[in-house]
Amino acid sequence: MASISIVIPVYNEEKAVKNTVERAKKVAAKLKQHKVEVLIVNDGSKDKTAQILNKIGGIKVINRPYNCGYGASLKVGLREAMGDWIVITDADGTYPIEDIPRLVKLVPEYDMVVGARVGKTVHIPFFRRPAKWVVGKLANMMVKRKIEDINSGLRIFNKKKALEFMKLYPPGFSFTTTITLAFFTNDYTVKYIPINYFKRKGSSIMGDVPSPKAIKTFFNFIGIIFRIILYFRPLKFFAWPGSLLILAGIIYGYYQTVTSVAGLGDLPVLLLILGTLVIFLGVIADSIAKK
Ligand SMILES: Nc1nc2c(ncn2[C@@H]2O[C@H](COP(=O)(O)OP(=O)(O)OP(=O)(O)O)[C@@H](O)[C@H]2O)c(=O)[nH]1
Ligand SMILES: [Mg+2]
Repeated sequence: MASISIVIPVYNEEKAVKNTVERAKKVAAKLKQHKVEVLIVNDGSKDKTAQILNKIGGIKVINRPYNCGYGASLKVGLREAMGDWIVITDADGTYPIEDIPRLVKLVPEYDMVVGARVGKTVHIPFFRRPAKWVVGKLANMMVKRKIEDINSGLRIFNKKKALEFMKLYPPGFSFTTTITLAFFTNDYTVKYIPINYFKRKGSSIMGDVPSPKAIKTFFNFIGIIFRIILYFRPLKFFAWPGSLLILAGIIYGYYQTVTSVAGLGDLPVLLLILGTLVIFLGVIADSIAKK
């Protein structure tokens, strides 16, 4: 028997929150062989979310006095959760909450089980797909594993392991990207299972057209990928550009000595020195990371 906390961050979800919480409670009741709590983090919602939550029994609600963000709320949830295993999902009716037992079944065999939004019904706004593709490809390249859905909001993970990376989690939507990469780069086991993903209830802050918030989130994701790799696999981060600079220096140097009367010239030497420095930077970062 495991203890599980279903943590749901909520911000202005008056249209969907009641339904979400009722469904989560049903799922919790179904997981009879486990000890399960439903923990809602209401992050300073300005609509009727708080009043709605107030009327629902059998759940734990943390009301934050003002809005701090999705990741910040999940961090609060992680600290307050009683469970050894944390399930997270959204409050907007997009994730198939009834699939949670499918995730639960695969722990403790895996350290994290994630619902990959690749099922038959997947509603991902059109403009987000290229961004998702770029982020996905970059992340796969960096961790050398196929990450089926880097920022899925439906997952279960081991709390103790997730707490190790507490300082890395950003306050906003990049929380899920960060925890995915942190688990992969630290060789914790991750399993993906296919799930559906539905159109949200209530209006979206991201919008169905590229909003400034959506664009900011995209660049945040890219930044996070580089940061996590720099943090956990620094040699990989520096070795590639360093080697390329050295290679360019050698090739260009050879070309110059063979073809130019002036001989080697400055640029190839500069490239060689720069490449060596970049690699050394990686070696130093690597030894710091291993401490
Ligand atoms: N605690 C907290 N939760 C938030 C915040 N912003 C969004 N959420 C919740 O986090 C979940 C995911 O947020 P969404 O707004 O649905 O983000 P998204 O799924 O990327 O985009 P859309 O569904 O298209 O709006 C939902 O349950 C939201 O209520 C926030 O600032 N704080
Ligand atoms: Mg959503």
